[in-house]
Amino acid sequence: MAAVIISSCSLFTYRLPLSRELTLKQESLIEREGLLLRLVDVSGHIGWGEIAPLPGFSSESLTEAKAQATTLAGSLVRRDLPETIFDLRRSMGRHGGSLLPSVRCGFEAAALHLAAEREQRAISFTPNPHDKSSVPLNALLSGDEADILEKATLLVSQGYRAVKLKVGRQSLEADIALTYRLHARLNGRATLRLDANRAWSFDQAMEFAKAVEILPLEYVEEPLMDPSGLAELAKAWKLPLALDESLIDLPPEKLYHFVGLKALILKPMLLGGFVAALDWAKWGRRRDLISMVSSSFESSVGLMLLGHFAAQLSPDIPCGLDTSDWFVENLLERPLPTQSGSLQLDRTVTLPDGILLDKLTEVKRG
Ligand code: OSB
Ligand code: MG
Repeated sequence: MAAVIISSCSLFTYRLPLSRELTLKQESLIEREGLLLRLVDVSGHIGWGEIAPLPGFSSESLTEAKAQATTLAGSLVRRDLPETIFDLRRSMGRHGGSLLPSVRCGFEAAALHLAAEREQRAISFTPNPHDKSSVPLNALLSGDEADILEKATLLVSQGYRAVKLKVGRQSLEADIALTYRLHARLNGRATLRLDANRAWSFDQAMEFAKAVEILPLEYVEEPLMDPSGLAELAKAWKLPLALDESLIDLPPEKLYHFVGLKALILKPMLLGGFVAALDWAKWGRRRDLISMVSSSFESSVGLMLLGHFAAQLSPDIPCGLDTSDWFVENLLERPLPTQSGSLQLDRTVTLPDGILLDKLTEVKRG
């Protein structure tokens, strides 16, 4: 295969209204802003990637990402590009040189997508991708208690196999009561995952755990305000633990495996791309951990890329990509459909020509 020579590299901003306020740590969003990166090679093949730092979670701001992506875009023209995940690892180094996590994520996707377009095949994120055309979703529940229970009933009847409930935003008593009610409502038809987003002290986490330990929870994400207590908590309580925020800024070799750790939540936008997420998955596989691919509230373009990544990395694990209904407008003519609780990938052998360009504003350089 001849080298991929880039003839143009463009950046676009998007700003998409959300259907309801999205509360993230200290931030509250009513719209999602981000960037799309478009690479075009000398034969006219196109590759797209998304760069969308998430306020409250990403270490970098959109302004910082945009500045770096603009410089990067300028340096890629007439350059030879990596074509596989191996090439990406080799050419950019394990930790992405000096690229910001979101910028690396968008660049990796665009390079891999371009290579796929050149060869007229589906984008490939892993060395030996599974040939799955759908991937199960973990339903993300939100709203008040009545909404949550009602939605849970509906989702289970639609075929969702896993649901996720956010805890730590109300009193422990209220969370405990809701967890019991939701468990009863699911009635064994879907697994229950919880996410505390670092809301609790050690004692609060222990109190919560004692109250719900008889329930078959699949795992609890990020219980502790102070993550340095996670290993001790995992030993002391009887719940399976999942790490999400704690993987950001931490290379796999810095995390030791501890008793009670069950799952890794992988968000390429926050971890610094797909190579970094794969490193975590590999680390987890050797320790029998679940790797769950999860979104950072990307647009439908980023979500489509993540859908393929999830289907190739862990096709049978319900993934955290049930975030599209937060958007009232989006960037694809035909976003990925959901059927029976699974994201359907079959219509998207290539990322369509169907990107709604009128929703994008080109970033002018210079
Ligand atoms: O709390 O896991 C989170 C998205 C962005 C930032 C943080 C989180 C999330 C999600 C994504 O919950 C959906 C999911 O994992 O089910
Ligand atoms: Mg989480």
